[in-house]
Amino acid sequence: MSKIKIIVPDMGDFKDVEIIEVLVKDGQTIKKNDSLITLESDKSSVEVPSTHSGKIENINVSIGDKVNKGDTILTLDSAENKKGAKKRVEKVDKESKEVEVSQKVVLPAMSAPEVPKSGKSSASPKVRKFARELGADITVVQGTQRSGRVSEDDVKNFVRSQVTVNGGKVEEKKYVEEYSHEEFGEIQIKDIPRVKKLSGPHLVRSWTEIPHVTQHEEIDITEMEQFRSSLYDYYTGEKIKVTPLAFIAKALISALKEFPNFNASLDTINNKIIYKEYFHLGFAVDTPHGLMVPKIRNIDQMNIKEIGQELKEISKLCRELKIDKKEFFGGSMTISSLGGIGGTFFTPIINPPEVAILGIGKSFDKLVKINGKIISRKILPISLSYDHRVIDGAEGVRFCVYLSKCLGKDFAFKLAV
Ligand code: CAO
Repeated sequence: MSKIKIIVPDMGDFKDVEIIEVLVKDGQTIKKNDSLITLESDKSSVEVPSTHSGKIENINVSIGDKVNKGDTILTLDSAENKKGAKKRVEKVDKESKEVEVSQKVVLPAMSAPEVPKSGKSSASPKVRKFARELGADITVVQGTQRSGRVSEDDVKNFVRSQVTVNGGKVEEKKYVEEYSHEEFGEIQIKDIPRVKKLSGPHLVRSWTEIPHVTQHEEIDITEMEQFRSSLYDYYTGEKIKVTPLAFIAKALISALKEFPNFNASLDTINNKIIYKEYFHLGFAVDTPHGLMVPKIRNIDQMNIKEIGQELKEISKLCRELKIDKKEFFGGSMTISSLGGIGGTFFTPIINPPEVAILGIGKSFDKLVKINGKIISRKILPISLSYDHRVIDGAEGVRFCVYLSKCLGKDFAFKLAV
């Protein structure tokens, strides 16, 4: 066994370079080319590899130290004999000089030994901090800069690629929290409900792959609401209770007929847009098991009362877990209504392969000025999210304006037919 000192190699013109990472520990057995420390200058950072293998006897440096060529990084207990080692040191020194000469031409920032392909990345402290904040492990980020150095863009691309579609299945990378939750107090651990487990990757896929735009709009539904509350059974004289959602669904079908881009799906493999000639609306249903989105098929052929009844039936089937799986597929567009609960505007997430979703909030009274008079009107808040690859902003707004008209005073009666 012999003691070998591993020293800081030639770094060209750079002096007093800061150590930002010590990548090994006392007593650790290392191999030749394993990274020992990371040095950081103003413009670049680089990892210094070991020139020998052996067991670390003593580390001479720590984070924050400023080092120069020839400073001892650590001492190794090595099985390699000193003579051979010395020769190799000389050879390595020569090699690093050669690298220095060849890199000086291309590297204006810092000439440095080759970065070992050890899976460790070189990156500036700023980029490392950025990666930490995003929960990304910098050591697995592929650097596209010189010598594999990781840039901020590399980190962003890495985070985006965390969710990759693989044969239709979305794989989510798991992150380990820096501190466990129980370190901060009492906790309970429960299984994720089955429906949430199934819908989670679908939501992540939609949110990360579809460029969402959400258009908010206030729709004056005063006349529609008056009409809705005036409905009664012709024979029994009893009041008919129909959910506002049935009117909204009817208006949405009318809008889908006017704007076929909303009743479409993207075929990204063949670069085509598929236009559907059927009208099957999906409805987000809140169940004790989680959110489900069953479809009402051929809803364009139903009247308001039938839509209301069908909505009750499918939401009951969902809550009792009696609905067929196929009923969650093959939709035109989805309505996510929180109106029965509360809230105004929100950002509904598109349900792929659909390209748009309509979010509904709770209607409220608002004082508005019409023809110089301040009057109270019933306002319905809507939030339309659409896939910007298929639908332009102008079309998104036109769609909302059209919906407003469908639910407004001139059209409400027509919808009831
Ligand atoms: N503004 C004001 N009141 C509204 C309204 C609106 N936009 N929409 C419904 N209401 C009223 C209804 O008229 C009804 O009032 P009455 O009892 O006085 O007649 C009451 O709210 C209850 O409505 P509801 O929610 O039970 O029924 P619905 O037909 O409006 O909705 C369904 C059916 C299945 C969509 C609903 O039960 C549901 O599950 N909603 C939640 C959907 C959800 O979670 N979406 C979020 C998806 S993203 O996580």
